[in-house]
Amino acid sequence: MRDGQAVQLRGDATHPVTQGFVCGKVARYLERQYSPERLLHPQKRIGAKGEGRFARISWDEALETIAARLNSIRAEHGAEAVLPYSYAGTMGLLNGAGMDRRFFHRLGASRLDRTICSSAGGAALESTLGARLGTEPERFRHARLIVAWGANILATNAHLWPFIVQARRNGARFCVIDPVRDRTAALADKHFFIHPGSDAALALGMMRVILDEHLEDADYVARHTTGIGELRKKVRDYPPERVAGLTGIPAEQIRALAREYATTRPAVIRLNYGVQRSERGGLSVRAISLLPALTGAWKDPGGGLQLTTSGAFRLNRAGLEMPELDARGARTVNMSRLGHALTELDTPPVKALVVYNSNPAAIAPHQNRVIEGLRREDLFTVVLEQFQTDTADYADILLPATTFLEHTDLYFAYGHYYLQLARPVVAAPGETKSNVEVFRLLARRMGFEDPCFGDSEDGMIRTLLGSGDPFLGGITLERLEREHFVRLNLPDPFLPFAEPARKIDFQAATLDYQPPVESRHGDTALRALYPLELITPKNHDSLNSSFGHRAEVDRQTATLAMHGADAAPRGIVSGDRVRLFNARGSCELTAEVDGAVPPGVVRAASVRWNKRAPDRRNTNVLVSDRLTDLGGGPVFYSCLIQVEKCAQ
Ligand SMILES: Nc1nc2c(c(=O)[nH]1)N[C@H]1C(S)=C(S)[C@@H](COP(=O)(O)OP(=O)(O)OC[C@H]3O[C@@H](n4cnc5c(=O)[nH]c(N)nc54)[C@H](O)[C@@H]3O)O[C@H]1N2
Ligand SMILES: Nc1nc2c(c(=O)[nH]1)N[C@H]1C(S)=C(S)[C@@H](COP(=O)(O)OP(=O)(O)OC[C@H]3O[C@@H](n4cnc5c(=O)[nH]c(N)nc54)[C@H](O)[C@@H]3O)O[C@H]1N2
Ligand SMILES: [Mo]
Repeated sequence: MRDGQAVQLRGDATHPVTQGFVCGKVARYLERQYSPERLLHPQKRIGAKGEGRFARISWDEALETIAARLNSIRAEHGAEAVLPYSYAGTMGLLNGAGMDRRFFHRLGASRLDRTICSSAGGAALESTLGARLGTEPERFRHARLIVAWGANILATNAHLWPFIVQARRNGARFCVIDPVRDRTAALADKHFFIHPGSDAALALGMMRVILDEHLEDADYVARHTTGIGELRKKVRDYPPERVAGLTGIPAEQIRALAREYATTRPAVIRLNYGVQRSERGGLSVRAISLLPALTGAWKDPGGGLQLTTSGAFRLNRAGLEMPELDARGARTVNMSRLGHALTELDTPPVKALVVYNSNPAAIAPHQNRVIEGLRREDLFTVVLEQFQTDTADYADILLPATTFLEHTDLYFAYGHYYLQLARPVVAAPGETKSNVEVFRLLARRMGFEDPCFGDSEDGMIRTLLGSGDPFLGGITLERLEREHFVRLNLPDPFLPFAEPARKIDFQAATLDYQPPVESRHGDTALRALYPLELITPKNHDSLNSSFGHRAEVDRQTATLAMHGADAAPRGIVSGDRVRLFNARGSCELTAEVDGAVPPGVVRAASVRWNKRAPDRRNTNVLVSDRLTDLGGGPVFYSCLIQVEKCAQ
């Protein structure tokens, strides 16, 4: 800090996971913090919806307008006509799921099913393992085999990388299973280009080889699993030769991978959420998460699997969110089908949308539908934002939000086991306010007198820590204040499934793989029109649509990687402007013909700010609002399209 300004942002060298470095996107956070584009005052819309013309108003006018509209909507249509929309702007519990939840429960607003990121994978883990737990990142250094399965570690989980480097120095092998060759895959000992959405078939094929060759851990299987008999029968349907056709990975390589996986100890799988963004995402995660149960890899420090660690943060969420304030139990709306909710939902229709920590105009599937909804003149939209996003352009009332450097919050994680407290280090600029404060003020305007709306941030943190769960034993606000980050009260090493609390059931009867409808082996009529599989994974230098205001990020997210075999017949060379389209819509990008993707697959990093594109749409215009097989998640990576060269 210098003269009240932050001048440098670094990682904490004493943190066992981050070890003093910050990822590329957060390394530039101060640019964002002090950007001239920060929203600093409440505003109301004066132009057409989406046009982005606003006039400054006072907080008093803003709150009064919102309270009056919410009250009249509630009176006319019922409180369920109000829909909150929030997700990943912050991982802070108070600003992400605190006063806001209390406010909407007390109002009786529709509840939001927050499925946009991880619900298929989460539901799959619950069904196989019974908990959202996994291998500690610090243990990866002990592994002898590391498999990155739909996990672009260098881009999305940079803090795991040093442990992998360490393991490899000690002789570990590193394999990647990914339809795209990005930075992580380029550094692998072996990269398997898998057909999108076919991971369950590969996992079942590997199980077949492991069982055929008696490479399973008979002791672990006998003591900690059920259903091995049915599994043996089921995997007969997945001989490597058949799996090769489904996945694009030659049968001999499937056999070799299965043998290496089953005979190397410790062996760990870094599964990330990439695999579960397909129509078969739930099944994929279920099948993959059974592999370490078959080989007993859970027993070894440095073995096992990590999709997430979030289940260890057994905080008193109910005390924070207070669902009991909504005694009637309002309906639930799936956030992955926002377009549907805004254009088709009835009894009651959505009349007010309150968006915070999210940019649905850019990040949600079936974008034309979403925008059709946001355009509705009779929809009252409130947006709490730091930047003038595409969603902000549709706001009736736009409220300026603080950043994580400006407000108190408690942070959980999904890639490690440390709970973290952050206090503001910078004064809130202009008239910005935290989400907690905005919902506190709104509650008062609405006349909600429940004492919970007077709770302080510290009081809410104490509530969260007071669940009584042994994982939180000894963790107090005072201790967090002193230490900033605290490892959950877990055994060391923490081997979550070495002795699982309940038996892992293979549930083989339901392990049936069908290719996604939108895939090369899916609907043939659709594929005749739209022959390319589009994948829109994360961008290195941004965080979903956050940082999308930066020109460099815009360039990175405006590129379509294609294989020469797909580019040549379309007359496309690197640098050409191309149009991507299917029945749902179209958008334009710049082609790059390189070695990143195999034939039949195209890739554009996400998520671009639509308004920076000439046609004001990004690739989510192409994505359907079908839901995953489990958990009601979006299917971002099951998307068939056609590509043509634009008139240059
Ligand atoms: N730099 C950066 N880091 C981020 C984010 C970001 O936007 N940018 N976002 C954060 C968030 S919200 C999340 S949820 C995590 C997500 O972290 P990840 O899950 O690692 O990210 P994704 O890019 O969604 O997917 C990872 C990989 O899965 C591959 N993939 C796609 N489809 C399939 C498939 O069918 N099978 C297989 N095997 N692989 C497939 C993609 O090509 C990609 O390389 O990252 C977090 N970290
Ligand atoms: N095509 C495609 N689409 C995707 C994905 C993909 O891989 N491909 N990934 C999906 C995934 S995994 C996720 S998690 C979602 C993420 O989608 P979102 O949850 O919408 O996340 P962001 O796009 O980062 O937008 C978050 C917004 O919150 C704002 N914000 C940050 N902190 C605060 C705060 O404290 N208060 C307020 N009021 N606002 C704040 C930021 O300025 C930013 O504009 O996107 C999904 N969409
Ligand atoms: Mo996410």
